[in-house]
Amino acid sequence: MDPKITEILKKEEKRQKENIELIASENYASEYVRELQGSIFTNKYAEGYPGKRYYGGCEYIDEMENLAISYVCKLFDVKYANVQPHSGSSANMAVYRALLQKGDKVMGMNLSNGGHLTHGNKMSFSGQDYEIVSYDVDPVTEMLDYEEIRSLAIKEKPKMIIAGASAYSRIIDFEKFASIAHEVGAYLFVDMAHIAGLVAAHLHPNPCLYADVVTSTTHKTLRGPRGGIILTNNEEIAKKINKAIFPGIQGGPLEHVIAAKAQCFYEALQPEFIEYQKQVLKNMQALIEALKEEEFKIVSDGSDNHLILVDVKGSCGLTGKEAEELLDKIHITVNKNTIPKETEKPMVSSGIRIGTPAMTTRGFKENEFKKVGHIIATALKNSQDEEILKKLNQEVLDLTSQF
Ligand code: DSN
Repeated sequence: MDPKITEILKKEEKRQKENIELIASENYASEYVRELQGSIFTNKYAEGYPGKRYYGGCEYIDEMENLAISYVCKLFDVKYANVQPHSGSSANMAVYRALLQKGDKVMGMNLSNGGHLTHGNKMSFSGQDYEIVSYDVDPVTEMLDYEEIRSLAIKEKPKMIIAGASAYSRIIDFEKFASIAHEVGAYLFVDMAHIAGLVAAHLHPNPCLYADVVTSTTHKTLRGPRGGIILTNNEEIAKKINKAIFPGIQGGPLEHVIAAKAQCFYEALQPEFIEYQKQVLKNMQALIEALKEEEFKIVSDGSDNHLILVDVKGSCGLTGKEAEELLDKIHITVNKNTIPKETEKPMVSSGIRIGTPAMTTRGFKENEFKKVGHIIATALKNSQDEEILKKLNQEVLDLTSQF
């Protein structure tokens, strides 16, 4: 192996071991998932779908892709699945392409209130190719206001409503979203990327019961390889989705990633996965308790899932960017994040987003997450005190060396 590549790999391995990883969308995939992702399935071209490929030699590729499909359908109690999307964004693009014409009106959650780029932001294809109406969270409760969303839908009559978020810490009522969408004759499209692991463990309502189409990534709370999936119970939509993915926007599927997805779904079907997700939620509550003891402000005053947004500007005067950089120095990894009623630019922002999935995989329980909450608060309150920061850095390294 190229020594330069080896050196970079070793450095990243060290970083992943030493740091407290709190990015809400990250996780540590199992050795089996990683081995499959690097396996011989990478050598094979397989344009098309099982039983209908453009290349010979696909008999085992078909077997693997069919297995992935059957596992994911069982996991989310759904009839049809496409496991080929290279990413969550590709999965979302395929949904737009399958159900809409360019210029159609779409309603999605504002990025600065917790939505995703592909839910209609001007910088993404979604905001450029479609007419977008955005909904926000309620300015007081900082939670979704379904009556407000319904009024907007009735006024705007979108062809598709998107539910789902990258930075929203509360249960999303998909049944309500479906009744709003269907009242105005719109498709309901749910992007459950962040919460898919919780849904699989029955700790969050399952959008597949209500939505016309559901997408997810497989690498966040689901703890699999980096990639996407699309699910539906509607045969006509399933056919359109398949065409939109291939040949619409993708060529050869990443069959090595699909093999790793099959393993990820298999792992998520085991009872231990439910225990893991329960611990993710308990750990989040322990972290919140510690941050509240330190008088930190948490958006919507809490969380029902695996993440929180902390208003660092309102709590200790630092911007999200400053907080992220400071915590990086003591081996804690978070990301800056906009918060409701944001006054800073996205690259600066007033908040940080914190998630418990990755460190729960490492084995952290409530006691460790309480310590993490106090370490974060102490660091942010003493951002200029090198002595305190040095001591906190050592505490972090001592903690991660045990897991
Ligand atoms: N980048 C992902 C996240 O961090 O939530 C969303 O795609």
